[in-house]
Amino acid sequence: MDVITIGDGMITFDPASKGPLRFVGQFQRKIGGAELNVMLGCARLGLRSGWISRLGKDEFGRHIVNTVRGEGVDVSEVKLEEGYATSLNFKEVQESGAGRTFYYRLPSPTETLTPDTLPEDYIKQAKILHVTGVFPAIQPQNREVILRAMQIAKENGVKVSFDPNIRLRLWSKEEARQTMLTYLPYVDYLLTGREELEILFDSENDGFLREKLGGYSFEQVIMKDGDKGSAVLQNGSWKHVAGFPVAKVVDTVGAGDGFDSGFLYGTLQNWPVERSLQFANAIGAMVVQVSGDNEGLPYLEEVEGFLGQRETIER
Ligand code: KDG
Repeated sequence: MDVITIGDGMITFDPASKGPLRFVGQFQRKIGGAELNVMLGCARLGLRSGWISRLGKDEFGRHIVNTVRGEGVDVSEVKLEEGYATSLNFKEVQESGAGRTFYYRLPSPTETLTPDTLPEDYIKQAKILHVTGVFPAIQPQNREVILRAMQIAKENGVKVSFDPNIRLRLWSKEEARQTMLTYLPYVDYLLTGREELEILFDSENDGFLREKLGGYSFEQVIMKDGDKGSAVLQNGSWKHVAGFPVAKVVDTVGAGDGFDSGFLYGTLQNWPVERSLQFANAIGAMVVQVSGDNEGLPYLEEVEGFLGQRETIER
């Protein structure tokens, strides 16, 4: 495997109309999950990607696993658990366009994955383990699972990529900070946003944040900056790589996951980091133009077309 992850998967219900969720009668069924989105993105780029997960043994669990398998992600470490319901995520879109998320994900089938039942051999054979702050936020016992997975990776020369992905609907800033600070010593590639960095180190002072980051042994620290692009920390300062202008932003959810898949792809090609960031920025810009958490994740040739490296023929 090139990249593997550990994460929850969920059915996402997109409302057919705007306004308070309690008045919405029709929804479109889709799938989502931060870590799962990254693996879908990696698979579409041609990477051998694998997903460690636990879903409910129900119709929704079957739908998710079949879809992910169909996208080319290895699901040999996905188990459907009897007695659990697959996680659900209902989205609300207000008249202003702002959105809210309502999760139904407890008790979580992920509680059947413990540090002792982690598939060690599966982790050991991967080139990169990509994990995020969503899985440990679902329930306290998941925190140890990610820590143990990172330790297995480190002990076996597997690179660790980490996206804090802080979801304040799932845990408090304090819980997120305390947990993630235990993860950082194991991380090779930190893929974060500025707000997440501020939560992580409890400060808005950029100099202080850069100093804190310098205290770890990261191989790359990447900061995602929305439509402005992204930056890499080099010799104590941020080096920015510009983003791509987008005519119409339709849905920003999943853009960060797409960015992560692009960064991981470039890293596995041994590209200079600036090239990986340009590629990842392009994917972020492509994802925001499509509705859905993962529908906009492009195939490799589509990114090349977007970057003008390949002729795009439409008809
Ligand atoms: O990054 C996008 C994900 O957040 C989304 O697909 C599902 O809310 C979600 C989650 O908790 O993973």
